[in-house]
Amino acid sequence: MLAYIGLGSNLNNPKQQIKNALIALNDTQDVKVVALSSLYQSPPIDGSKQPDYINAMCQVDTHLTALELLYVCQAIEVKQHRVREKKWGARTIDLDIIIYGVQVVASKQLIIPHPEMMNRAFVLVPLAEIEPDLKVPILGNVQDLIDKLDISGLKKL
Ligand code: PH2
Ligand code: MG
Ligand code: MG
Repeated sequence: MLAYIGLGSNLNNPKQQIKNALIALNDTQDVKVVALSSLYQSPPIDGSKQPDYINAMCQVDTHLTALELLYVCQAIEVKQHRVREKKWGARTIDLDIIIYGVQVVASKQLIIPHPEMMNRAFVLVPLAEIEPDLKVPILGNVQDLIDKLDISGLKKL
């Protein structure tokens, strides 16, 4: 199965945090990172006073289920000392499953496609960099979603 995982960090050397998370993902049995976007910088989406984020998108080829992949992501977050404080607070690393094949998931633990992805330039632009013709389940073409957004705050590094 091909899945897309968004990475984000705004604490403790964000670029290194993202690099470490990618290594950990790729070192996981039955998960291979097969494509990676550039890094992007943007202000926090809620406009609160915290450092800018570094974000990236990766494509993984995996035999894990969506839920198993979620647990892998959460374990990496724990390993990299993510402290869960408030929603949308600053974090060392955030790994979000954005898309999992053509599967649509709406459970208590996991919603796929990611419910906020259509509002987030730092998700859509790196996604389109990897797969410009991608058709997102339910939501449609990634480029059409980008066309509806203000992407001026997003800086490609
Ligand atoms: N993640 C959030 C909240 N705000 N802002 C940016 N720019 N990038 C993020 O990854 C981000 C955010 C919660 O997941
Ligand atoms: Mg997130
Ligand atoms: Mg998250």
